[in-house]
Amino acid sequence: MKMILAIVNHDDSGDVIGGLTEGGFMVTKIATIGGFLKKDNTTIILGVDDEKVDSAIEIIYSKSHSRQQMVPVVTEHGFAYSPETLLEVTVGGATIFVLDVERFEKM
Ligand code: 2BA
Repeated sequence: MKMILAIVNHDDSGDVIGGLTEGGFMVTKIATIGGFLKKDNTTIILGVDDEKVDSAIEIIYSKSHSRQQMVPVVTEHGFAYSPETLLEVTVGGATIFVLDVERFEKM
């Protein structure tokens, strides 16, 4: 068994979770915040059989979209907000970790 941790854009989380539950996966949603942009994102936890990992990842990617975001550059004087000092950052589709599950219990 594997545990998948998928960090997705907050705006895509409904579609991703809908796709996964339609595909027969059990999911848990956690409201999270990205350390760099300090914006809401969503972390989805799934416990899945090894042979279903690829199918879950396919659903997650198909429902996640990357976005461009402008962020102010930090200078020695603090944040600089003029247009010349805004940096374009590409966020997502999805950041996915697949971990081995040593033991799984459910009462
Ligand atoms: P954030 O940390 O808010 O990062 C948002 C986007 O900012 C990132 O998009 C990346 O394009 C950029 N970025 C992040 N850290 C940077 C840095 N030190 N220098 C320059 N640019 C940086 P994604 O890579 O698509 O990541 C989206 C979200 O996924 C992240 O939000 C974070 O919450 C999570 N994430 C990504 N990689 C991770 C990792 N290795 N470990 C834990 N969480 C991760």
